Amino acid sequence: MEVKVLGVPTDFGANRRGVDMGPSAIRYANLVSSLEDMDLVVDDLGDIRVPVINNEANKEEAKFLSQVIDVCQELALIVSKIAKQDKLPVILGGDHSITIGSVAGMAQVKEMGLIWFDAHGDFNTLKTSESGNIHGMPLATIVGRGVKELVECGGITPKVKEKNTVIVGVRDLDKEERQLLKESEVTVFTMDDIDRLGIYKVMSQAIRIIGSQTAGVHISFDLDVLDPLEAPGVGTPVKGGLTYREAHLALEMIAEANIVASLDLVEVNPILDQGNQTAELAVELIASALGKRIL
Ligand code: DIR
Ligand code: MN
Ligand code: MN
Ligand code: MN
Repeated sequence: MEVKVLGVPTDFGANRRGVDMGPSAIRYANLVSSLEDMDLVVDDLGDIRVPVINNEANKEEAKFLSQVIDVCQELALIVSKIAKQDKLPVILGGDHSITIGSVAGMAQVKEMGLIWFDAHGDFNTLKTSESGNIHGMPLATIVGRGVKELVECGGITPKVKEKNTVIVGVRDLDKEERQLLKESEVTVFTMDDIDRLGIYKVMSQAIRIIGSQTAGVHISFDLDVLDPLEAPGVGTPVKGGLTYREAHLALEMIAEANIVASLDLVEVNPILDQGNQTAELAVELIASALGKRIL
């Protein structure tokens, strides 16, 4: 399997500066050599170009809407080219708004399923959002809800069907976002479900639900799904998250099921990190998702 690494150094979907440095931090944690040690062929394409912002966000619309759309269009174009060559894109964020572009690119090539690891639902629309930050909206956008220009970004609408979408690890939803998510066809495994069933059963069900009815699955991994004790370098930490071992097992099971078509890791914020701990964890988790085994 040949892996194409692509960095997307953005932070305009988030309310904290610093996630734009995520791709550097993850590369500094030896991403490429770690994957090469697993006998994968790795090609790092570098970062995509991102506009510099020095003005305040527009108050009436989703914050930095036009910049997010520009970056996601560009990202979708590159990701679709990688997918057409049958290579596996590994996309490094950046804030979670970039996943709109990642998934748009994949959806141009095949019918996709989506597993969304996150402390948050990212299921806000502009109407339900309390922050106006687009990183709280990408999942809703991908399944076709919210601001028209964003929903149509990258050409395919919806990019993934709700019934082919699973959230894992959620524990912080805004009031109206919760209602929207409950009424949707998205399958949601909360932290409470993980406590009751265990991560093994939850992931078995998640993989069964989407693995069989799609041509490939995009894994979108927001590092804040982990407990802040494991992953302190994120913009919006929420306590009570996945343990180190739960996160690894979840991704090992995904690798074993052989369903991964594309992968992104987002919301690493080196400014808030302890050392480079969160980026180092991101590298380990990417390795697990791509098939690294102990024995
Ligand atoms: C919040 C936070 N629900 C919002 N979302 C975050 O701004 O819409 N997503 N942090 O990762
Ligand atoms: Mn997120
Ligand atoms: Mn999150
Ligand atoms: Mn393990």
